[in-house]
Amino acid sequence: MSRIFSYDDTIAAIATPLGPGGIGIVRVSGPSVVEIYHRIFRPTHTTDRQVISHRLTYGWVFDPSTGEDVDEAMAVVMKSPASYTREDVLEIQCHSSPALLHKVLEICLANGARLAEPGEFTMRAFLNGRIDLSQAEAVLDITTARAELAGHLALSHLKGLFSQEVADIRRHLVDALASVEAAIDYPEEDVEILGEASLVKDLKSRIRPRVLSLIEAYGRGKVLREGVEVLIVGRPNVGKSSLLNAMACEDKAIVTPVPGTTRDLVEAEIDMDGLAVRLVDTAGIRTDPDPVEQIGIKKIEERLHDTALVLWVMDISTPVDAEDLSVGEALSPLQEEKILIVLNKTDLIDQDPEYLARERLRSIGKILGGTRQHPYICLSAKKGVALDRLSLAIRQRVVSDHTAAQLKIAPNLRQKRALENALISIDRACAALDQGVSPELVSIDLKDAILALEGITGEDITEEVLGHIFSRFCLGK
Ligand SMILES: Nc1nc2c(ncn2[C@@H]2O[C@H](COP(=O)(O)OP(=O)(O)OP(=O)(O)O)[C@@H](O)[C@H]2O)c(=O)[nH]1
Ligand SMILES: [Mg+2]
Repeated sequence: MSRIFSYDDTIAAIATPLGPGGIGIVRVSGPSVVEIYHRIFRPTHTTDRQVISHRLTYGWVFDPSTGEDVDEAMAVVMKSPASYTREDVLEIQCHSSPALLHKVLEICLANGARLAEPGEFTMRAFLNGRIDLSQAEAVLDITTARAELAGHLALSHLKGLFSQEVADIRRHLVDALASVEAAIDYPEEDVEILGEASLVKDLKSRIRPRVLSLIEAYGRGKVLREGVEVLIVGRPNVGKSSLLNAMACEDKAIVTPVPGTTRDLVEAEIDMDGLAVRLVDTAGIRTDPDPVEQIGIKKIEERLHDTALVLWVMDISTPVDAEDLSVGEALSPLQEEKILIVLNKTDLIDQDPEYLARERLRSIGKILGGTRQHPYICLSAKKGVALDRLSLAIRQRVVSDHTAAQLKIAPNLRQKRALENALISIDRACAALDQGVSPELVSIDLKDAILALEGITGEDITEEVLGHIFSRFCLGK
């Protein structure tokens, strides 16, 4: 870690994002908080001169070097340890103009505080034992959450549900270690490692699956944290760009009646009922593409691999044609579950859309391979009909297998790596026990597994990892 944090000084930063808004907060934490409060804040009511912890006080921030009032504000002192960092904390709620907030911050810096490093408030909360490391990381995830579901995931980490599960697994490993150590300490007793067979069974059938299921939850958590990519494909002119625009509520892509309007990828980030979705509009796929269109198709093929879902758009008002079929061909490397069919332009038909939809699906049935009905949505991008059904279908496809419990305990990448290391050590310990290797070696493996888990909650975390984690924070957090 290149930065050295020292914990006996007082830090300050602007804690709210700079930009238009109602109020902005300058946060100060450390031993000089009360002194700084008296120096720079003048309560309007003289009865408020005395600091009462957790009481919001109305008054003025002023610059003691000039005596000049800077902003009308509310200030609150939270005395240690009942504060975010467990130190004395001062929060000044001012008007939110960036110039003003910087001025208030400057005054704090001129009167006994130094500028906080990114993440330093949360680092202090961690170092003072108020939160564990996975909770500290959750603070970061909440502040950067791209959509509501990601926020939920981070919140449950903050509440410590993930840490509790890890701590519980660790406790089981410590129990296992204790029985192995007993066999080392009292070899003459000939204690077979506390029922060696039952120990292996315990490791294999009770501890290992729990570690594994946490690792597997990573992928699902990642979906929520980072969002998913959904590709819109189809032959020219079926309304792909119109769909993108309608879903994004914004004219992102050019729409014209001329087939072949879109030549390149156009993206829009959408919050779909709490799920962050990156919708990608693509160039129409034709049977005999020109060189520019060929490049467009190549780009689609490159994206197919990583995309969570493909919306195959067709025009319900016209029969399936050769170009539709060439789209199907381009999608053939994809798993069937990754394709959702969208039958657009329902406003142009008089017949029952369900009847026509089945007709169209029959024509492409062979391409999708399956005998059962492929899922589809009928809608009108132009008229904005049934777009909510599409959002719901996308969301169900992408987050369908999330049970509430799994969601609460999805690790982040660092935590997943630590869990994988723990799993390797657990497997080694099991193998060693199976082979009747000396208990000393089993004990080393179990200790490695325990250490790996402790790295998650921060009980044995190296300074380097800490610096890396906290430097991802923004200032003021
Ligand atoms: N009536 C009707 N027209 C639509 C609908 N969606 C799109 N259109 C029209 O269809 C034409 C093509 O729409 P686009 O959104 O540009 O289609 P595209 O699939 O992106 O076409 P390319 O970029 O050329 O591949 C435009 O004239 C749209 O106004 C719809 O739901 N109903
Ligand atoms: Mg287009």
